[in-house]
Amino acid sequence: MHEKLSSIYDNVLRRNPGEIEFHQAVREVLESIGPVLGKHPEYAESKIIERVCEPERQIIFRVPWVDDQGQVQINRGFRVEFNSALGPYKGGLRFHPSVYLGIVKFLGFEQIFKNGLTGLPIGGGKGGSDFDPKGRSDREVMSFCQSFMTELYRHIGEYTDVPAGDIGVGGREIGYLFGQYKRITNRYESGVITGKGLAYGGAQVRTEATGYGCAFFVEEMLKARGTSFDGKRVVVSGSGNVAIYTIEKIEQLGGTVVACSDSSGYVLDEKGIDLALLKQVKQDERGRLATYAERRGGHASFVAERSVWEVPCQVAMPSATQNEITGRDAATLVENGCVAVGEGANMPTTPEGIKVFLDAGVAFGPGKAANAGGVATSALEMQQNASRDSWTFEFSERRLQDIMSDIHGRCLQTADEYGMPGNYVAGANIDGFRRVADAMLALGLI
Ligand code: NDP
Ligand code: 2IT
Repeated sequence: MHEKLSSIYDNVLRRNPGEIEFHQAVREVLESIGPVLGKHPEYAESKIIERVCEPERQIIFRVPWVDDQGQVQINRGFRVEFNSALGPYKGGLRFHPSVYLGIVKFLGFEQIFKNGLTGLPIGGGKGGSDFDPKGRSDREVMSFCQSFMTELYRHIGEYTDVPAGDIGVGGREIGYLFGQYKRITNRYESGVITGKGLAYGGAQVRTEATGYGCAFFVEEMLKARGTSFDGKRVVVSGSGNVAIYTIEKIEQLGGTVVACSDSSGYVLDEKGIDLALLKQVKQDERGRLATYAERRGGHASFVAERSVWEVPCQVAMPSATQNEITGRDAATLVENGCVAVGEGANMPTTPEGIKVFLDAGVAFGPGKAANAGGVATSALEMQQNASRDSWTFEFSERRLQDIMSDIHGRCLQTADEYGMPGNYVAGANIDGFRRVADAMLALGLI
């Protein structure tokens, strides 16, 4: 790392003790932007890097609610409003027992550059709670969401901060959150949250956008190498929102997804995942993946407690969570003939894993670029809400495809400009950073 950046990084470590995921996310960006400082001394002079590593505002709050046994439960809520140089803070809410400040800050930090890369007017933020929705009744989830919003509502707004979903926060939770916002404020402000249902101000394609966008991004990477998804064997991790719509689009593009996973293990289905069955088990019944294998009869097997990356494939689409591909997993994937990786999840590959992929010449699409279709379509939802309009599915999907193609092109062009052809990590980090840095310079000392 560039000497000046290394001392900034040491300072980040000192100021944010114990937040290892945040440290990892900062390190990756700082390792990419060294060459930018040579061309743009004004960034260092104005301490843009130090400023971008410090959130504008961090909110931590108590979330009390009552479970079905009548017991009071207490969770912790977070919203980190990281950077508003490009637009209102924008980023999802994650409900998962592993959530603490370090996770929310890593996600919020990455969101700044991802959102910059989309070219749309959105700043970066993230929030969530250590609440675990698993095994909770609808009533418990509603009670939690209402309590969470009872504090959050005072911090958000169409022009201030616009949350959305992430792990554990889907259509059901967004509905309860928006309902409580509306009730408390007495205002039907559709643009205050995205990922809304189509029945009340949501946008076509937002549900599908992250997975579809990631598949489009990888299709672009493959096209740049003279190939496509057609006939490729693919492994997708996770079986939530991002994974399901990644599988759907890859199947439409002619690939065969032979495995997907959840936190208990993976399903191997050599004939290709039966998407209708997967949606029934995971979305309609909120069940476990093992049930998919049982219902699929002899076609599929469930492999408990093992990593899905041991399944040979040509394309890997990590779509579950952070640090799910280790250096060893990456080496296994490369040995088995993997030629492309698209990160649907945020920071799913460890630094060691990224190095293995880049050294092996794998087309590696980092999350900031490859999964930006979700937040980009959220920005389209905001646009439709602001103009009280709604677009068709076909039009919205075309917009998404164009945005992903633009992001892909910009990553490649920036990587070329900085003498690292084909390096999408450098391209995404540098382009995202430059956009935010230029806006921060223009806005003065913010
Ligand atoms: P969901 O809650 O819909 O699904 C999450 C999936 O990942 C589940 O299959 C879950 O398995 C698995 N998973 C979650 N945590 C872990 C863990 N610690 N270990 C193993 N498996 C885990 O979330 P999404 O699909 O929305 O999000 C998936 C990823 O995509 C996240 O990294 C998120 O930040 C990222 N992302 C999401 C966007 C969106 O629009 N939703 C946009 C951009 C990125 P189990 O059910 O067993 O927990
Ligand atoms: O990580 C992400 O980009 C998201 N969870 C989506 C954020 C959004 O505001 O749509």
